[in-house]
Amino acid sequence: MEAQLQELAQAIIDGQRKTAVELTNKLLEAGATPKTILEKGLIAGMNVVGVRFKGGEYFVPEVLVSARSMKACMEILKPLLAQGNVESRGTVVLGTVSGDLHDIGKNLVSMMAEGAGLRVIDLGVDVTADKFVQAAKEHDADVIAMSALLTTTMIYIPKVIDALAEESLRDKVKIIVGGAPVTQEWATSIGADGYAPDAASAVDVLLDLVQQRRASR
Ligand code: B12
Repeated sequence: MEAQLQELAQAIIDGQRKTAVELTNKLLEAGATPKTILEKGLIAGMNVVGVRFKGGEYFVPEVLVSARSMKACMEILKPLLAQGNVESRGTVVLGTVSGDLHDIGKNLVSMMAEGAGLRVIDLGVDVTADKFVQAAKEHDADVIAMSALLTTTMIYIPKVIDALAEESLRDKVKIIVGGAPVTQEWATSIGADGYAPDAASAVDVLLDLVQQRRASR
């Protein structure tokens, strides 16, 4: 079974969706738990993809095919994981902010975060402050993640932070921001808790923020 789990991780790394799905089904038939398949197959594979992306060895298209292969396997595992009550590593409410329709980068962050075992509530694009606030409450979010690709829409991010403060949620939830025009400096200046320049680093920061949030509760 160990060998098949490694094969599954490799299929994710290589972005071979069909093989990955077949292996997931075979592993389930052989009695592997959904949790083991998730951790030792899918997450293990996506970890390698993340390292290669950060190292400049993989580019967006490679990451996308790997992430899509992972998603196809997750569709099989999701209902089983829900039955087994496997705890997610944290909850992230994610969206591209109001006025902005760019979602390729956000979707990458979403897929990589799911690949790392986080529960992602993806609100899509053109997301208003109200929607972020409502989703944070409804899902007891650990982190709110906001994407902006336009200089004209990144300035909406502080408005969401203000709206969270008005609802007395600012101390209860961590905030991470990203997107091409966003920088670490700017993120710090608006009082965000985290920033990442790409989807793979975003996962590291997200996991760190979840831990910080849970430690402070
Ligand atoms: C594709 C694209 C579009 C597509 C979007 C399709 C889609 N479904 O997303 C379409 C054609 C719809 C589009 C429209 C427009 N676009 Co456009 N678009 C782009 C383009 C070419 C690529 C963006 C992209 O997907 N990059 C690839 C992804 C993987 O990278 P990324 O988004 O940066 O994401 C990475 C990181 O930033 C980070 N990240 C992203 N989000 C988050 C979130 C968090 C929390 C974290 C931690 C990290 C993170 O991780 C990601 C993965 O590593 C860029 C140019 C460019 N090179 O960036 C212009 C660009 C962003 N667009 C631009 C413009 C001006 C527009 C329009 C206004 C054009 C127009 N006149 O109509 C409209 C606006 C529409 C709107 N209201 O949003 C400008 C923005 C200029 C500016 N400084 O504001 C750019 C820079 C092009 C340019 N050079 O002029 N666009």
